[in-house]
Amino acid sequence: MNAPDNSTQADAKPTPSDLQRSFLRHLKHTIVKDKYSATPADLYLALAYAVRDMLAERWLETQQAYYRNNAKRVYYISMEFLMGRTLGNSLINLGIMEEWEGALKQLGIDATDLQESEWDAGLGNGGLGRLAACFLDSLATMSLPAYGYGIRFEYGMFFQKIVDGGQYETPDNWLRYGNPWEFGRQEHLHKIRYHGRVTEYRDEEGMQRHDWVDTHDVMAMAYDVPVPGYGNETVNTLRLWSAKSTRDFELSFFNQGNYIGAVESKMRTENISKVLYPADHMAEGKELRLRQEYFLSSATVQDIFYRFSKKHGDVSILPTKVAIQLNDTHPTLAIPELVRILLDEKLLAWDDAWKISVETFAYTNHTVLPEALETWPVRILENILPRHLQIIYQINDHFLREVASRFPDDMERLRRMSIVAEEGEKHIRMAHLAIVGSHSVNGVSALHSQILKDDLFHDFYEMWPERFNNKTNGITQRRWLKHANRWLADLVSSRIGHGWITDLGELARLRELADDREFQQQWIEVKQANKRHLADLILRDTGVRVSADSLFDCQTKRIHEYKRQLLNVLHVITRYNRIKATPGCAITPRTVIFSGKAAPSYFMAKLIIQLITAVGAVVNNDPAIHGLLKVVFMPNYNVSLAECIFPAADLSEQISTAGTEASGTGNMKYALNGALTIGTLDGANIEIMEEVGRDNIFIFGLTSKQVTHLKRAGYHPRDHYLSDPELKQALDMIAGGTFSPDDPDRFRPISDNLLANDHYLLLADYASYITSQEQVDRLYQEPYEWARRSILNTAGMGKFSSDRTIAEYAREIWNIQPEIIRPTRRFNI
Ligand code: B1H
Ligand code: IMP
Repeated sequence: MNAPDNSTQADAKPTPSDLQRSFLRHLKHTIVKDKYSATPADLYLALAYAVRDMLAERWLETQQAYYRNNAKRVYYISMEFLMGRTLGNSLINLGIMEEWEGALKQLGIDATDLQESEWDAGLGNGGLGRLAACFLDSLATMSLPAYGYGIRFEYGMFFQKIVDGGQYETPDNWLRYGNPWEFGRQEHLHKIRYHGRVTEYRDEEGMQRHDWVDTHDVMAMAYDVPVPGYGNETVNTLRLWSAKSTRDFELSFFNQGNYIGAVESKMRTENISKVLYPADHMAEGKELRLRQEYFLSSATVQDIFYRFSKKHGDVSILPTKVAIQLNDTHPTLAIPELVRILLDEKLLAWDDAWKISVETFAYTNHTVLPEALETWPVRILENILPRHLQIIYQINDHFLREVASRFPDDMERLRRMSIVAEEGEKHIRMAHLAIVGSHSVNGVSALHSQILKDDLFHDFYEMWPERFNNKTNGITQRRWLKHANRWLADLVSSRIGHGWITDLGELARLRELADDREFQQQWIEVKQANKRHLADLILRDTGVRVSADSLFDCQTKRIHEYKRQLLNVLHVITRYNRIKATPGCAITPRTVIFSGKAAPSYFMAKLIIQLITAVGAVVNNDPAIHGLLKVVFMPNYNVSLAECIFPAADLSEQISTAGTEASGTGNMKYALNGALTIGTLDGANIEIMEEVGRDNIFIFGLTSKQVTHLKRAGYHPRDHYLSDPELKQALDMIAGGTFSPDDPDRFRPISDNLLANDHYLLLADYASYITSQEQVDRLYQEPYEWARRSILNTAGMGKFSSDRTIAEYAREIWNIQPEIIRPTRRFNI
């Protein structure tokens, strides 16, 4: 098959009429609509197909080059990929945004409007899933031979509505209107086995061998999504697995004559990839979740073997050709799955199989919260994955022997480190399995990685100090500045050029301009324009009218007690009381913006949403406030809404209890867009402070060491309540029904909990938070000084590009090299 020789046009940009022709052809031939019948969604699809065409040749060429050059690949396995919208990102990475806008404009179509028709791909809960998406963008942009592997959930993160002030969930049926960015690969099927039993036999050499038989099987079918790099020819693959029942399964059940029963069983099998678990930071322990984790792990490991085996026969070189990164413990079953294949199918000896496995895997931890650390009851594993349980026991056996020889006569240490928790019902500790089975264990910020070594995994650190390392998170500036904040991106480029798009360190050159009054003025005008745009959205989505002249104070992230949205609410109530107490006071006008989802089963998080909207209802409608304070909760926080909020923020709230937020990445997105941070010395906030300078960030509260000491010494929240009249007033209002006159006790669980327990030390940090907020107010009175510091924040964000993070992973963990894809002759479009 020969492609026509268009080589003279290889680098020529398509003309407007080329683009229009392609667009109209798809509208007519793919969508089968005309100008009379096309809906905005049809026009979006026609453009998406036309843009997709532009990716096809690069995609094929990239994949061929990886084979041709026998590149070492990295596989990023993640339960979550929070991709958001694809069209705008593809236009940017292909470098043809302006061309398409111009071509469509001539047809009377606004390209920005079309992009709004795209539904977010919300296959993730929050930071962990979005990090995986940023990493894919950086991997492709840096020409690295990489694949993302995940699950094609039919229902992504639920859609949040606010009804009577509280969260109401509806299903996210994101595939309903088709997904132009995915390619189903009927031929890429792997059998995933569950249940059954293990039989033993001796091979020719007398070695004991195992067979796993009488299993219940499900098929994993691949759907491929292209991942284009920015400004290069690379197009990598995100492969998502979807569950299909096996044909054997269908035949055997249908032949029993129970038609309805057979269809029901088929549906039950296909349920595996039906829905994303929405409880971020909460290991649910549901059997279906375990099935999902094994489904992802097994399909991916089989696929890795299939690709490796196309070129190689000798599995002992696997670690020189394959690196596998586990995004948290969710895909940890990939370790015993790889070992199982090496032992039972490739017939290796234990020591060889184990060595290959450890050299191949690396594990990233994303949280130290105990409720998020996964453990699985042995009873469940024994039923669902009997062979894997045997292997895990064998891993533990070898491991504990090693511990005992390193630390003789230390039973307590063996108990602490064991992969099997023996207290109460026996459980498998997935983090221990991941550490023992990997050559690298990393945290996601300097502080978090230190806590892993000092506390959570201290025993393991003593055993294998060389395994532990840090990879501070990052974000892709292509999506989070160039795409989300076009006006600011253009202003920046007009002064320092475009280099920052692939080398974020270039932003440091803005420091010279921080004192330039004209530049400050332009900077302020961009922020104002973004704020006006957000104000329109706020009016549309909440019905509340806010002023773009007020300080936009934003806290947008999952609702969780450790993130302390309640501390923010305590400040809001205090501020309200101060304004009421001093009529005509000159306090800085503020709009406090909240957004984020609560896990559907998380009672306290849902009550916090109710409190926020209830405080908003009181404050926003109190004429004595004269509009000096507004509180809004924007429903359904997702990637696309985030792209509207970050550019419009003046103040970024990053106020988790020190030692609880592993890194945070929203903090980086706000600062990149020129917001000043008010935050604790937690996660990546510490490194943000180091980069932007202590004077350009509002730091308050206890340090993580002080938190540990305070907890150890005994913490008494009520002392703070009794000694601080403003805090007492705020808590009394929550407890007494000021914000719930129809049901005065509604918010009692919140105040009771803070007074009795206050696990996350809100009351301990309250006074220092309020003082810090007063400093914010004072600085905002000086617009140019605020602008100067805002510029210095953007200028200091170079370190937080995910390009930097990925370069570190590639060099220090994966040992992979870029594979530059040359431009080839092109069909054009
Ligand atoms: C993070 C999670 C998480 N850490 C369990 N852990 C989940 C845990 O569905 N589950 O069971 C889902 C998600 N998510 C976040 O990862 C951290 O809290 C952030 O601080 C960090 O920035 C982000 C990326 O590293
Ligand atoms: P996969 O990585 O095996 O899923 O294949 C993805 C794409 O890589 C295929 O569609 C081909 O374009 C290309 N490809 C697969 N096998 C080979 C090979 O042996 N040589 C060159 N290219 C290949």
